[in-house]
Amino acid sequence: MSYPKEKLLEMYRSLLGDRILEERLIELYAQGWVPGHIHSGVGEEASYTGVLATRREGDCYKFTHRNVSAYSDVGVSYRHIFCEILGRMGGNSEGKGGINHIADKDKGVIGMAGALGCDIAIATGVSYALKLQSSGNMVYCFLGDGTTSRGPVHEAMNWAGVWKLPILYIVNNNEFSISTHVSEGCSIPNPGAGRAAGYGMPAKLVDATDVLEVYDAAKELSDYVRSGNGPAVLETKGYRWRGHFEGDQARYRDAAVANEWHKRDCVKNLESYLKEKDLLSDAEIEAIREETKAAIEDGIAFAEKAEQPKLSAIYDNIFAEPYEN
Ligand SMILES: Cc1ncc(C[n+]2csc(CCOP(=O)(O)OP(=O)(O)O)c2C)c(N)n1
Ligand SMILES: [Mg+2]
Repeated sequence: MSYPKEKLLEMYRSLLGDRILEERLIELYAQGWVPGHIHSGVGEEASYTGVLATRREGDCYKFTHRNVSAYSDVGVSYRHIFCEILGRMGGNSEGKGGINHIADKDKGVIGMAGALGCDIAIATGVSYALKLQSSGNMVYCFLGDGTTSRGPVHEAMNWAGVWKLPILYIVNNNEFSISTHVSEGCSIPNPGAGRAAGYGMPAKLVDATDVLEVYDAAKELSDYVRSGNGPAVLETKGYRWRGHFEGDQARYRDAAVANEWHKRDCVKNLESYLKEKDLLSDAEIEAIREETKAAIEDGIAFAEKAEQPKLSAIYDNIFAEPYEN
């Protein structure tokens, strides 16, 4: 496929921005700034950047505990992201939700559930609403390889198939569900693409380290979904670079295999492609890097200065007010 230069540079900016954000999060966590856990998505950025490059105004997104940097790809500001992550006022739940619960309705980000898989039903419900509104928009619903084996995922995908809903399920297969290898949790090698036929959905399986391969497949499938044909599945096959959460030394896996995967770096892959084609110079890479770092540091500095939630607000916004006629 041939790509307009602007599209390639847009993808590069997102990819590099997400990498810098993922790396900075690891540092912040090590310094004790982040309450709770972080599940680093470093190394897996192409599996959502390539997909999100096909999005349109008005689309909706369900992300996961792993692809946190994707929020910035769909326009959630770094200030918002860091206020929520660092537990400050200024985040969507005023710091009470934390890293796993970033949401932004205006940007189409519908949030995620801590109980994995339950939110696939919610995202599928959102796609039903989009269909009823005849909006021409769709939902991008991300989930991990392990999550695909949960009951609610099966039920939601079944109904999405029956009702031909406008939703693309993106299964980020990074080979592990905490310490369980994908081969121990699923009887077929590809838990996303391999199961799609059972729901009447077309599917593609792509190399998650090649952002252009991810983009091509996502483009074809999202065009299919947008045209009213119903849902589809994209499985991105990559590898989790770090432990399940920071602090997990991942002794259950072969370090040599992990090292091999680390060499397949999605950011470097796109950089080499763009340099070969004379579309990007070292000086331009440096300029994009500095600009992105400054925006991220602004978000962190803003959050560090923001107030913490007051103890008296601890029960606020937990229950909806009773509906009155
Ligand atoms: C219903 C439920 N069971 C277990 C957990 C604990 N848990 C959190 S992340 C995770 C692993 C998920 O694996 P996968 O879907 O492959 O995503 P990955 O972490 O690899 O990105 C588990 C089991 C949970 N949050 N919810
Ligand atoms: Mg996984």
